[in-house]
Amino acid sequence: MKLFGAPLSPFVRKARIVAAEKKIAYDYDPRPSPLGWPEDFEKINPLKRIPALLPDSDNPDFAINDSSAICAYFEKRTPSPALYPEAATDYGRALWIEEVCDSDLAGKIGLGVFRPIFFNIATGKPADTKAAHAGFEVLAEKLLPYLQTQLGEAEYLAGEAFSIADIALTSQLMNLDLVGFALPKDRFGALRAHYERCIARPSISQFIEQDQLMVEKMGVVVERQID
Ligand SMILES: N[C@@H](CCC(=O)N[C@@H](CS)C(=O)NCC(=O)O)C(=O)O
Repeated sequence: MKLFGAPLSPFVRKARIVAAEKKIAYDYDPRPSPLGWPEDFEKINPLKRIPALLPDSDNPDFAINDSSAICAYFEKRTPSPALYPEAATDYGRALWIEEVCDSDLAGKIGLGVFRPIFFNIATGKPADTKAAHAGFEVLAEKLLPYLQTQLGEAEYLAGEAFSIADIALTSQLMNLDLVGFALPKDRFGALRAHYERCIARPSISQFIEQDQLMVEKMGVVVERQID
């Protein structure tokens, strides 16, 4: 099995966290990235997006090219520990939260906050912190309050146990963190506590360390914007 995609992509990270929870081994090719695509990558994913997974490394004709599809495939392949709730309502809710995080949240963090800082620095330009703060305020206006309401006083987003919903949210928030934006405790205390609970899991904390090392290695120095 071979997984493709740059480690700082929240979608790649989501698939890697699910694999780590389930102790699924895979070969990893971190090269494909929106900052540069290997020549032959389009043969694997005609949509030119990451992550991409070849369930059989020797068969490039069968690829699964979407994080949600990859995570659902992992769940069927290795059912334990279950990362999708059993009860229908919790299951539906987990898929919905995953979708909100993969679509609206990913777009608003990726384009609005992460790219103005990270892509700018990585491509030799100064960080656009003004744009990133404006992007953060867009998030803070409706989407983060919505997610916080969905969490309520619960420990996890969908049912009693840690699930794909928690992984989808955490993978995205890790990119906010990487560019210096923590969720402010006064406005998003419950969501921040949920984030801290999730990143304490070994399946996730290993990526926090690897991501930070990678950012340092790239020479990207990020100043804390919100703590
Ligand atoms: N729905 C897809 C989204 C994947 C996606 O958009 N990945 C980004 C990287 S974070 C990408 O490949 N973007 C291509 C580009 O910007 O050219 C999934 O869940 O895998």
